[in-house]
Amino acid sequence: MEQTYIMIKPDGVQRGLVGEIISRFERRGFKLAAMKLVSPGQAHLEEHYADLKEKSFFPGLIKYMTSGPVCAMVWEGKDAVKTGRVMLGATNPLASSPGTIRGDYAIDVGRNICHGSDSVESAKKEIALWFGQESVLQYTKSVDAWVYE
Ligand code: DAT
Ligand code: MG
Repeated sequence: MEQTYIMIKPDGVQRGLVGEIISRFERRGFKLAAMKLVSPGQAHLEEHYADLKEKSFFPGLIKYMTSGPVCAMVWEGKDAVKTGRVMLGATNPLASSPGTIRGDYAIDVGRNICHGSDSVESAKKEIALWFGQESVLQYTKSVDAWVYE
């Protein structure tokens, strides 16, 4: 099954939205494969966002992302990467539909509360970066037969 890297950003943690965001993935039927609360350093975030390093907003993005703990997670399920992005909504929350995480809880692009991998390839890279050798668990959920046909 496909895995995606989902991260609740410092504003999402500070605003008490950890449970809300986890609930949405749980209720949808996805399986939590790994989770931790961490305060990543600047170099770690610069690697995570390496493809954006030429952007004018990059320094502000890194400052924001290092401003407090983040909740790093791996969620697993059918089409988890694409579906995770749909559940997040557009990068700019003002363009996100109501019913999406950003569309329900955020306004500014620089405070959009949650990250989700944009492709299967970047999900693999991000899971390796954030969880490395730590265990991303494999286990069976008894409800799976009620989630998948
Ligand atoms: P996403 O997080 O939807 O994958 P991205 O990878 O293009 O979007 O950008 C990463 C983060 O950088 C994004 O969540 C918020 C910030 N960002 C993107 N575009 C921005 C902009 N034009 N101004 C300020 N911050 C921006
Ligand atoms: Mg991105």
